[in-house]
Amino acid sequence: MSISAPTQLDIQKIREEFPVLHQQVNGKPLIYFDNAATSQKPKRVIEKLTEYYEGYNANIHRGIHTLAEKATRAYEDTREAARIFLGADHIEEIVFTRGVTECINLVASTYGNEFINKGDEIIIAELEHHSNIVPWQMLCERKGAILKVIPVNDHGEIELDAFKKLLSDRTKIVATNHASNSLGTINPIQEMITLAHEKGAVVLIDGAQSAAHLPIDVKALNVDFYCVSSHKMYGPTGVGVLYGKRELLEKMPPYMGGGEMIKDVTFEKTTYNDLPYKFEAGTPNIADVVAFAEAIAFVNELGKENIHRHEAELLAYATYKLSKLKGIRFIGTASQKVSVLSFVIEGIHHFDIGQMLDTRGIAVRTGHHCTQPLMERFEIEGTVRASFAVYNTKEEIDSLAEGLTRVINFLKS
Ligand code: 7TS
Repeated sequence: MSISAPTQLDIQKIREEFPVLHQQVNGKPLIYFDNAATSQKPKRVIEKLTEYYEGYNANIHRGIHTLAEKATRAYEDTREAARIFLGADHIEEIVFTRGVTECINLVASTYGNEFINKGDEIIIAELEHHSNIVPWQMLCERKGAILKVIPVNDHGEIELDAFKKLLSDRTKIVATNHASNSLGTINPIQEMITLAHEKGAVVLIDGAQSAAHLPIDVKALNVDFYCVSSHKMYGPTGVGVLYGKRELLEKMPPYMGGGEMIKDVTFEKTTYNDLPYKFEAGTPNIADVVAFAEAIAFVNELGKENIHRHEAELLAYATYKLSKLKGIRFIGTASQKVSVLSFVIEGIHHFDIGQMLDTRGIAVRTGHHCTQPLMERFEIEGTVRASFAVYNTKEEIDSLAEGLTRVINFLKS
């Protein structure tokens, strides 16, 4: 996957590529631990945006002038980079969206409207982000279908036996995330895909939290739909990729109607464009798609294995350091995790912790992380979540541990 990946990452050198990291927040050096919400962007991504707007901004596909051709080529180059990144066979299988939320809504609206009927069942898991719950609920409401939910155990791991019991000939779609944004759990998606296929169901995987951290090979997985957000993998906001098997995308009706997604329009009848353009109505987010290629190259050049190894070290270190804090309870203790550490501290509200850490320049996320049913499962309102990226360091984790000690002492005194 990565051609020139080094075996040992130089984290200080990597940090230099991220301008936003080099600032003071509330008089302290910024420590950015909110990477599961969105990662920071390296200079090469930011520069690509400027280069595009200063050099060849033009609308794509329709123009024959030089700028339009250059912009079109750059946009389509990103599609090819995304295809390789995901391990897809065909360029037609790569659809640009605004993010994972739009990917899931697209599938729920088009595949769902076409193929889901009354009494059909859709299975998701208890640890889904709201964007992998609500579109399916909406579909079930429209169609009279039934939403079933796989429980998680006390570690926050999907109960595979319960999943097997939920599967039946009525199961038409299984949708879950590759990794949980609230807990970090890496789900056994390969097994789940195989089991779902045995029942004839299609599988959608929400890859929002995996794309920057875990290897992805849609062909080896034999997954039907896989969704990625650029902004969680060092790329710009407003870009997502929906991978879909060509034979499925071909059978699906379009999502939005408008320019670009058509072949021919008369008032009597419209014929639709070929894949993937059938799903890309209107002027897309050209600049951000163009710059997304730089984010893909950034991840490829570092190497996913190297990124994962560094982040796993950070996670182990943070888990160890924070386990010493009085009253701390980790939420999400799965054996396989991406670099997300969620916790509550007895007697202290998570918002207060987040606010006080911010005064020390430390950015963490607090709340339900758009996973309210999961919070209910653990009988909590929310957590404090520290999520790590490749540019984070053990020294920053020391500062987090020290900050938390002070917060606990202050708020409990
Ligand atoms: N699925 C998962 C697992 C996510 O973590 C997120 C965003 C989404 C879907 C939606 O992605 P989007 O790019 O369309 O917004 N998660 C978070 C988070 O944990 N904090 O802020 C956003």
